[in-house]
Amino acid sequence: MKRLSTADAAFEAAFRSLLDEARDTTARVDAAVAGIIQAIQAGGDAALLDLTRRFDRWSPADAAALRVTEAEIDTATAAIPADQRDALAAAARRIEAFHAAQLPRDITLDDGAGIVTGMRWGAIDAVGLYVPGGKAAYPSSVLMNALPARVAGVGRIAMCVPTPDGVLNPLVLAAARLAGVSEVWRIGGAQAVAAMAWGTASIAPVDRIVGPGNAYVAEAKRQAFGKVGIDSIAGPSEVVVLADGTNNADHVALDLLAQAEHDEAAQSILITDDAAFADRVVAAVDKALETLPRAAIAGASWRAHGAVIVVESWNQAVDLTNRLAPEHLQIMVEAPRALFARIRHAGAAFLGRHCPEALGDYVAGPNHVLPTGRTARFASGLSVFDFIKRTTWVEATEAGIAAIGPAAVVLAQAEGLDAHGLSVAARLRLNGPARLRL
Ligand code: HSO
Ligand code: ZN
Repeated sequence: MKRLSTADAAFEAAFRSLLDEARDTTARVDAAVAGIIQAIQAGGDAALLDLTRRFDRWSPADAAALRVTEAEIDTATAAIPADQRDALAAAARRIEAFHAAQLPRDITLDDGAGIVTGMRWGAIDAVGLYVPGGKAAYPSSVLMNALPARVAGVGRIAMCVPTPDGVLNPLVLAAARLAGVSEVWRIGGAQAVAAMAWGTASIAPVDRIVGPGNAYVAEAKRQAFGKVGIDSIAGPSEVVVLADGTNNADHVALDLLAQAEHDEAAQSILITDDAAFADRVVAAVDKALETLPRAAIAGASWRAHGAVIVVESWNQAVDLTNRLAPEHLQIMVEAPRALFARIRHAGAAFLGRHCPEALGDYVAGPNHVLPTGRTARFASGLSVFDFIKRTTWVEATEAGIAAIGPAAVVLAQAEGLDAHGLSVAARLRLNGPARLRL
């Protein structure tokens, strides 16, 4: 853990090295992934079966065995403890309501002189959702990825989840059903992404692929981009907590550890104007690490990437936060909205002393798929906008083309594109053809 103070002469250099710290150490796997994609393109289902047998330690009899049946989802869902089922349903309701509120309106603009222009939103036809199988198999992420797609009006949501040794996570299946996933496939890795992007005899191709995954999955998405759309490639997660000295140090310590327990490469940063409070939080983190089940991961993250920054003013805190552009930002001060109004770059903000990020991870409503690694400078979290696209339109009457057509003819001539100019001029009563020197 690094301890920084804006009062130190060396602060700027220390802060810059914090900003530049490389946390994403994923290996380069581009050649291996290109090979897997080629194998799926050439071999389809047979290649998919072969790769699954090789990497997932189970042996599907045929391609049909790759699909999780409705009966299997029934059985899995029935076996889930009632409190988990209820909590998942409550989360789904809130996430769905928040995303439904995002749906934008079409626009129509009538110039009153014969030209009407507009922009119409429409849903993507088919979306592929990748769900990791290992330590990051989060049912909450199934809801966060699939519900915005469903709310957007996506007709088909195909989900791929690896099942090492053939084992399925029942809560992931229940979340998929709740969120309206249309198909669940027990395949993972780059081969799952390739199958969804290019299709096989069994799996129809999709138009956009979303969801987190390991280095192979991330690279496969990168290579599939263009053939399909993709969401952003997620890096290790981070949180910045802005907290004044009146906060409960134990609460803040747990907020920092909630982020740290995700991943050794996660980053938790406390920014406070009270040095004594900073000491109390650091002590509380150490204490909590003595009993936290995931202390190995959380402790490694805290030691390697954690930071405590003591500032002399909240102006400095705002400035540093904007430079960090964190994925998650907690604002635990007396008037959090006033401070939040000055934050320009953060994936998601959590305001007040009673608003740990974990509320947003699960049940608040906004999405937990957020821009990491300072990409909040230019990117946003997942939303219904990731599953809809726009078509613009123009309608012209005879009076309308008469009004704006001549300018188009002039520009077409200037660009040397005679057919362009003629297509307009031919409809004008003016001496268009003559002007085009026909
Ligand atoms: N904080 C994670 C999401 C998550 N947390 C899932 C718990 N489960 C990335 O925003
Ligand atoms: Zn989390």
